[in-house]
Amino acid sequence: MKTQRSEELFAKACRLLPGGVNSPVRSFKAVGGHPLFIRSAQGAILQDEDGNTYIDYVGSWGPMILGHAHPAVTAALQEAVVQSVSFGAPVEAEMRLAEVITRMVPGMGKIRMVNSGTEACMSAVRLARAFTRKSKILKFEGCYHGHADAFLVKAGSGMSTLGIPNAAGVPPAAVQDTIIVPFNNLKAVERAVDAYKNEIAAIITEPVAGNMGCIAPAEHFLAGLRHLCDEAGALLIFDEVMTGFRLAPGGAAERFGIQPDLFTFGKIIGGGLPVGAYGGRAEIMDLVAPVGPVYQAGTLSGNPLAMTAGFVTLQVIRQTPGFYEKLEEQSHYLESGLREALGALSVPFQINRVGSMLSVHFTEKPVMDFASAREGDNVFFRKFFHHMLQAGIYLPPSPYEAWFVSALHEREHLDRTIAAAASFRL
Ligand code: KE4
Repeated sequence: MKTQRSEELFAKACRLLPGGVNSPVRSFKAVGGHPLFIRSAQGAILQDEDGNTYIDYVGSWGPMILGHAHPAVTAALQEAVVQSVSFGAPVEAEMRLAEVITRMVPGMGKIRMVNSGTEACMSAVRLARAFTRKSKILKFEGCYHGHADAFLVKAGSGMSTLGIPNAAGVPPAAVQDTIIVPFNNLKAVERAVDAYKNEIAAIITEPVAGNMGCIAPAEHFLAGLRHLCDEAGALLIFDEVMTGFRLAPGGAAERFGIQPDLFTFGKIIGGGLPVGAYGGRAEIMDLVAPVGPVYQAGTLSGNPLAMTAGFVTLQVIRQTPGFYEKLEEQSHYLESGLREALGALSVPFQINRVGSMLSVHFTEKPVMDFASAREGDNVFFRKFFHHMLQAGIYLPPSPYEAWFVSALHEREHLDRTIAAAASFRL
């Protein structure tokens, strides 16, 4: 596979951008080699700058659930862009997107648009701290809520500990109020709630983890969090930046039947343009400026293009009969085919899947949390990744990311993916 143009562009990019990228995971640092520069995409297919084509399982890390360049989204953007792209004033498109989100997601009284999932999660935590008048937050090891200081923590010693910084530039003071416990470990949460009884403002979680590969909540885990939050007078925040509108119209909250107090969103609600949002009960959201004392703002929040792309994306989802059933069917087909293909390799592997997000882990043990995800054979994953890439299958370049199936991944794409996995040799 010729990748000369990508290599030239990457060399130039490395002189201008740290690591040649604007987001670390794109750098291929976790898998070796150099990233491919993408020229265009259509449906489930990417084309790189050297003309190679790939079946895309990154989907811009989640937003492209309709497939790339969906005609309805493209047409709506073309119509919007000629009317100027930003005013810094209210536009109807913001209200249209807010309306459709509050209609699709249970318990969404009000919502505030921002420009990234990071901003959404950062703001939701600030709001929870204001609403409860408490400072501590509890997050799970391996869950990612963007790069705000309070989230860049890793577990210290012991099972329920106050976080210690896991990125340079994050002062201990920024994480002293962040409790970090293992995902899917309700006992650890109970211990933390007991230890910090009335100090916890919120428990924030990815209801289905997607940043340590895909990890489903253990049975009763989410219900347990709901109960513990009620007991502790803390808010339950579902970070549905990845799962929102992917796992069901009402996201993981609908799929698992658990009602959080606050949601965060991103990705799909922008249809591929920069977006984030946080929302929940009106009594909580009305603490947000300019109504209440919780300050949060953004020059391009609610910008007409992202609102338009997000609105049309959600409308296509809502108006496509059997949209989620087809995603489930295709994703199940892919999982089954991969199980058969990798089974023939006689190497230990796990495939975790919830709806149209899945991950492959080369390890004996079930992957239920960050510690078990880290036991995966990453050298093997690296070889598998490059084998698949050479076969025209574009997987997330990290063992700790989820693959995404879109509405335009058809049987021919899935069969090519399965065949490529079956042809993998050590
Ligand atoms: P952004 O700030 O990247 O828009 O969203 C942060 C975020 C928050 N919550 C969850 C559950 C997320 O998955 C993310 C971002 N996801 C990563 C990939 N897993 C984005 C890819 C990247 O960092 O380049």
